[in-house]
Amino acid sequence: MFLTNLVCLKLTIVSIDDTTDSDHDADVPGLVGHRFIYTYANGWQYEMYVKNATTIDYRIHTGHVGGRWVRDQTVDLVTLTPEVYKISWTEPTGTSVVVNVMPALRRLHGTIFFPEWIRLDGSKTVLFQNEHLDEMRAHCDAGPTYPIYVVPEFADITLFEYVGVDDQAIVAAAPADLPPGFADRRN
Ligand code: FER
Repeated sequence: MFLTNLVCLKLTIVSIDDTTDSDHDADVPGLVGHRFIYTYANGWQYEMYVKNATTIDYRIHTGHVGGRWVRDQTVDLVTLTPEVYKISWTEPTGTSVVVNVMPALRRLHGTIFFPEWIRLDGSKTVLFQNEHLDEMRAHCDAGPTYPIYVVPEFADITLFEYVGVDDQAIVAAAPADLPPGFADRRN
């Protein structure tokens, strides 16, 4: 009886452990250290660098807030199933974003949740956000926040490359200051 209980206890612990975050995140290295450039079906072009398992840098090449760029945004990154990743975060502006990335299919789906003040005037967020964090938080607090402007779109990944982890040189210039054709490189 004691032995049976011991075996049972061991099985239970193994099965609980199977559902821990570290287990689901086993494939996260598949995205960490990668840069990808993608164009949403509405024409908006974005670039994301997954700096490490909890941090992204990004540039917005075209779209409602084209020209905006951000470093060291904390995100939640999980592997949903092999080669399918989900990245979720909230910006100091109040914008929330969820991006499902499928590198093997060269596709992703992103949903952006803009507060009303950014729908009315996106240009206020078109800058290097890291140098304007308090200003962005103040705009966020001032609102108006509602109604939330939801933008759900599929995108084609036009460039996907491994550039290494925690590299400050990957996203280090404004979209406008990149060499001509930078965002149109394909692989
Ligand atoms: C994305 C969609 C939206 C993305 C970033 C945002 C880096 C950020 C939006 C914003 O803060 O204006 O795919 O990827």
